[in-house]
Amino acid sequence: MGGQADELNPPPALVSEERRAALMRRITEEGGFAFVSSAEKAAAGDLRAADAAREMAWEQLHSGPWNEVVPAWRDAYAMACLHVAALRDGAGDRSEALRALDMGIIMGGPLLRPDLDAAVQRIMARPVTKESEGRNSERMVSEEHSKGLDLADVLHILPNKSLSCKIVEKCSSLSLERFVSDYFLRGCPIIISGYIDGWPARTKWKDIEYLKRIAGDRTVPVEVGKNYLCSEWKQELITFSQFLERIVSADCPSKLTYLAQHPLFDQIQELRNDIMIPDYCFAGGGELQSLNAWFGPPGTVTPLHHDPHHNLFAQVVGRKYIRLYPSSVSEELYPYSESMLSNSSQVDLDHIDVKQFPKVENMDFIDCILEEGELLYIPPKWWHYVRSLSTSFSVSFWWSPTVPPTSVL
Ligand SMILES: O=C(O)CCC(=O)C(=O)O
Repeated sequence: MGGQADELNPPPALVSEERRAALMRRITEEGGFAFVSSAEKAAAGDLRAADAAREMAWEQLHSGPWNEVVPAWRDAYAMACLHVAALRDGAGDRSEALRALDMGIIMGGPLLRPDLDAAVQRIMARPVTKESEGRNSERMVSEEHSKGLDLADVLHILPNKSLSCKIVEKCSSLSLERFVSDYFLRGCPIIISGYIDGWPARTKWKDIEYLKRIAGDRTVPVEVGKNYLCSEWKQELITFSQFLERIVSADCPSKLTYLAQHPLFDQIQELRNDIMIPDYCFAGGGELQSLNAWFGPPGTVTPLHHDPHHNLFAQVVGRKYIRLYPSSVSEELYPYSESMLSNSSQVDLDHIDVKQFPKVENMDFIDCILEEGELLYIPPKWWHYVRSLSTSFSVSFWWSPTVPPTSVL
C-alpha cells in the first residue's frame, strides 16, 4: 500500500481543500456570505479578515442553546481559527497561533480536526527559544501540595460520618475474569492497587516543568469557584501554565480552579502517551465513551451526582476522598427535577440541611480515600461525591458495554 496517493486515496492536502470548499458551500446556504468573503480574504493572507471571520462564527456559536447551533458553523469556526493561527504563526506569534488552534479544537466542529491537530504538531515540533522559566525543574507537584493531610486533619474537612461506615473493598492483581464476575456484573465498586504503577504519568505528572514544557502554552477550559452547583461558579479558558500557577498558589475556595472532566488526552497527545487504557475497560465489549482529566489543587469538590457509564477512575497524582451511594437509593438523595441537573443531588454533603433533606443524614454509604496509584471502579448510576485532599491529577475512563451483562467477556 505504501501511502501512495491515487483517486481513492487522495493526498491529505487535497482532502482538506475539498472539505473546506464543501464547508464554504454549506455556509453560503446558511446565508453566511460575509463569513465566506472574509474566509477567502483570510486564505489570501489577510489577518483582519481572518479575525473577522472568527468573530462571525463565534457569534453564531453563541446565538442560542449549544445543541441548536448549526453544525456547519462549528466547522466554520474551526476553519477561521486555522486561518488566524497560520497568519499569527507566520508573523512569529507562536502563543496566539496555539491559542487559536486550541480554541478551534475545543469549540469547533470535527470536520477540520485533523488540520487543527496537524497545525499544532507543526508548531510544537519547532524548538522554542524562550528563557527556561523558573529553572526549578526538580520541583514536583506532589512535593508542593500532594502529600496532603493526615487522617485527623482530613476528618475535619470531610462530610459528617465519613470513613465511619463501610470502606470500599481493595485488592491488588485482580484478574479481568474476577473483575467481571465479582464486580462488573454485580455492580460493586472495588479499588485495585498496583495496576497503574508502570504508567509514565505516575512520575512525569508530578514534574511541573515537564507539564509546562509539553502543555504550558496550550489553552484549556477550567472551572473556577466552589463547585458547579454554586452561583458564583464560572468557566474560563486559560493556558496550562497559568493553570499550574493557580494550583501552586491556590488560596480561597471562590478562586479554586479545577480542570474538570476535560478530554485533555484528545487534545494533547504527549499526555495521552503517558497512560494506558486498563484492560478492565473492555469488560462487556463495547467502547470507551470518554477519557477525561481531573486536575486541581486540594479542596476541589465534585458534588453528589451519578453518570450512566461504567467508570474506572485512576488516581495518578495525590489523593481524593470519594463517597458512594448505590443507584437503588436514588430517590432518597433528592435529585434535581430539571432535566439538565437530574443526575445531581440537591443535598450539599458538606452542609446537610436536615430539615429540607431528612432522609440523607442516616443513610448508609461506602467511602474511601483513594490513594495515589489506585484505580476505583464506579458502576453505572452509582452516586458519587469527590473531594481532593491534595493537589490531584486523576483520569476517568467511561465505557458502555454493547453486549447484555450476562454474556460478557
Ligand atoms: O474527581 C472528581 O472530582 C469527579 C470525578 C467524577 O465525577 C467522575 O469521574 O465521574
